[in-house]
This record gives sequence, structure tokens and C-alpha cells, in this order.
Amino acid sequence: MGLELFLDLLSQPCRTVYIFTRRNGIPFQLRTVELLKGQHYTESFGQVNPLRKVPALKGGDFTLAERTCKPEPRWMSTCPGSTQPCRVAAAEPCDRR
Ligand SMILES: N[C@@H](CCC(=O)N[C@@H](CS)C(=O)NCC(=O)O)C(=O)O
Repeated sequence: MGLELFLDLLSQPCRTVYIFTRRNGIPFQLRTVELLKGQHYTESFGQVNPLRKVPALKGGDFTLAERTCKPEPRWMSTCPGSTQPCRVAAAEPCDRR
């Protein structure tokens, strides 16, 4: 079970994650999500990040993406298939959803 990174290297935040992982020798599978082709709206990517933003990562059943809710940027983890609002998703562990 390896780490999968969902990135579009046209995106600056994605390039930051890509450079960080490469620079630190963290092994990962690159899963390119082409925003210009609307690939972030696919059902399969929605399972990774219901907010349909990149960057996102997946390791087994665990997924992680940056939530975009106010007031401050924070990371959110989600369970596969979760459609909960990000505020709830960020506050509750997977087994409560
Ligand atoms: N909140 C993230 C960026 C997340 C984000 O907005 N990603 C953009 C690409 S840079 C995205 O996925 N956009 C697709 C969309 O909004 O439809 C950050 O600032 O690092």
C-alpha cells in the first residue's frame, strides 16, 4: 500500500507538494489529475477529495487534502465516499461519519 499523490503540475500548490516529496525521498505514485480536462470532477477523484481540489493524497483508505473553509487553512482527512462538509470532515474522525 503506497502513497498516491493526486496532482496537476500546472498548479503551484501541487508543485510544492511534488517538490517536497521528491526532495525528501518520500516514495509515491503520481496520479495526474488534469484540471483543464475536468478530471477533478470524475467520480473516482471525488472519492479521494469530495471538495475536488488538488493537491490530495491517498494511502490505503486514508485520504488527505487541504480544506478551503474559513477562517484559516487546515488539512482535512476524509474517508472514501465521504460527502460531509469540510468543517465536519475536519472535526470528526472517520468512524463517526
Ligand atoms: N488550498 C490549496 C489549493 C487548493 C486549490 O484551490 N487547488 C486548485 C488548483 S491550484 C484546484 O484544485 N482547483 C480546481 C477547482 O477549484 O475546480 C492551497 O492554497 O494550497
